[in-house]
Amino acid sequence: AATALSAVALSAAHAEDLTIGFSQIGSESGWRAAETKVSKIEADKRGIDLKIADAQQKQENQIKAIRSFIAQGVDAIFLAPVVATGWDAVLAEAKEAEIPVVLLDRTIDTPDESLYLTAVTSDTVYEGKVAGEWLAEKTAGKCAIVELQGTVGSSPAINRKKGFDEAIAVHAEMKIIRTQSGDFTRAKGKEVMESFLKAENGGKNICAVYAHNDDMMIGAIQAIKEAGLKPGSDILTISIDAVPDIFKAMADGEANATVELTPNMAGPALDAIIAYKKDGTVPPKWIQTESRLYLPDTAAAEYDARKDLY
Ligand code: GZL
Repeated sequence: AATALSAVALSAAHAEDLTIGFSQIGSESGWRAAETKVSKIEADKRGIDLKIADAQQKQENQIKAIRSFIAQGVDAIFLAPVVATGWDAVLAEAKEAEIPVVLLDRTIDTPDESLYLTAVTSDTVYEGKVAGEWLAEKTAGKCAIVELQGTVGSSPAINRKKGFDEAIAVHAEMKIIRTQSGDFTRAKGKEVMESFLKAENGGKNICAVYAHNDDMMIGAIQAIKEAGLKPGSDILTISIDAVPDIFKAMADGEANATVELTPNMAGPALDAIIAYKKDGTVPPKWIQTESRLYLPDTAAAEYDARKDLY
């Protein structure tokens, strides 16, 4: 019993000692802000000192933050990579310093997978597929779609487009007639949607909007209403993140569907790092979080369930 007790005490003490540097992208969306909030909660639960650096969506600021964490000699680094490329050099410096790196909610393109211990993300290709399949069913395979893409070069934008394109490819009369990045923000999403509406006969040619996140969709909904059309009926909406405001829009009949993305990527990441540091347990390369479709029938309840977290 004594040995077991000391092991438990050791592991608890060990978690207490851990300091982790988190290079966070910014606060570009409601989901991102919630992910940051949840990261702090999850770290506090485990007695871990989590130092969060906000990069204002700039890769150079993330690289600077990683170098600073290496200089501080943190026990591990969390990275939510704003784009998928350009990380090999700085992650090689972390590897050289023997500091394990965990990717949160986005992935990187690299020939050297040893540059990170594990990635905690949803399946963003699947999210795009779910969105495309829902729209195909809703419109019986006939729809002129405008697409608001996420941040150019980010893994969720690349993957959510890939999954959606594959899902609609089997329907000859489902076409993306306009596509542009709204950088995952409400403001840009509204601005791009305004240009789509102007270019498409005031929106009369548009059957649906597919937005890679709910925040861009919230902006698009405002633009559609200002153009005198009804979002959710004149123009259908499908987006991803499952943030409270999209559930509010669904409950008000102004949005049709969203695909869940949990903001709790840090919990599984912290558990993986504790196990790795404590007993050398090597986690799988990908720790996948669940994604599922939500429709208006449960919107009011889902809004209540989430509102305090955002
Ligand atoms: C996806 C995540 C995206 C969210 C956006 O995993 O990286 O970043 O969908 C956020 O809301 O900007």
